Amino acid sequence: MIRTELCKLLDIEYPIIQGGMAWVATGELAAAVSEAGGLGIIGAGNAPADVVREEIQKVKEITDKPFGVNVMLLSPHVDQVMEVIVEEEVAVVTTGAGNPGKYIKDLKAIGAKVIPVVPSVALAKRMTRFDVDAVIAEGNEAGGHIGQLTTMALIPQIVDAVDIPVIAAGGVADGRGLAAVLSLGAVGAQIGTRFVCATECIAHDNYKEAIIKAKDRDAIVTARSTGHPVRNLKNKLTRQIEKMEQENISKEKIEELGIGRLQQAVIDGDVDEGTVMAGQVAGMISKEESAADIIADVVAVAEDVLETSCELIEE
Ligand code: TUI
Repeated sequence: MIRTELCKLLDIEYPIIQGGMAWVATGELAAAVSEAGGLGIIGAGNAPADVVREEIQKVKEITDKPFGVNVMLLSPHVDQVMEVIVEEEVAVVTTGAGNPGKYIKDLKAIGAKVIPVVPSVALAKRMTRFDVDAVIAEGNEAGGHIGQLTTMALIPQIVDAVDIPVIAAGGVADGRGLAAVLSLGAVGAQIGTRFVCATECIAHDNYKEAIIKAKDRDAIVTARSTGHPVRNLKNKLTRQIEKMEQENISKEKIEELGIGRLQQAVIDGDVDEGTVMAGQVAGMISKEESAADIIADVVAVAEDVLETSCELIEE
């Protein structure tokens, strides 16, 4: 049985948490992942607080197991979303795109575990000045808004720099990846892109198919010139953004072009002109399957790799 410190910390069976992806990670997906023994997470993204509350209540109707909410700290609704999380006594809160410092006292008062996502050693260290329970160290292989370092380089450096548990994100989609990040000193992995292709995920079939069809080099980084690079699948929109960047069009114009594009892809299924956020692992995802099957496969392969990877050849 693959159990780590993370299982104890979050009261889950397997050291796997599901990425809190905006629009994609609804109550249905979070409940399925938690019910299967991982930690399901609702992605609050830019959603208003009442929508987040509905998703939380959906999960509670399906499962009694712990689950989390990911709060995107740049959301205009962040204060109200945090209030809902406190009222609903959510067990785990992960945060992205900023510093959750000012919310930590209230979250701790309800016993929530607080786990910020960080892309660098400096930010990981800054988070430890607050009462956070762990950090998710996210490498540049991940989908969506990303930092600079790869998971391979980032995890051991953050593990060495902080004395709280480190969860790895970015580039993990199967048991080999989970075994690899455990070897780097992480206590578990966050998996995003593979769960987009879970049966229980509400993403449009076109979005899932785009990931399933993607090859190794299709998840590219655009909008570097804006200072907020995004990893997404190549399409008509990414070509338009690249052209604008070559022509030195202002970052405001480029950012304006991106507004509403994630919803356009995830909900409307427009994978040509919408933003299809996905990690580099898109190239290794070959089918839609249930969240329980994904977790069972990740766990079985990781156990096998960890048992057999040290069998050295006798010469
Ligand atoms: O948050 C992410 N990735 C995301 S959020 C997102 S939501 C969205 N985006 C565009 C359109 C619609 C919805 C999509 N992808 N990853 C976690 C992450 N956090 N990466 C980097 C950071 C981060 C950055 C700065 C964490 C902390 C931080 O601190 C800054 C400070 O000043 O403390």
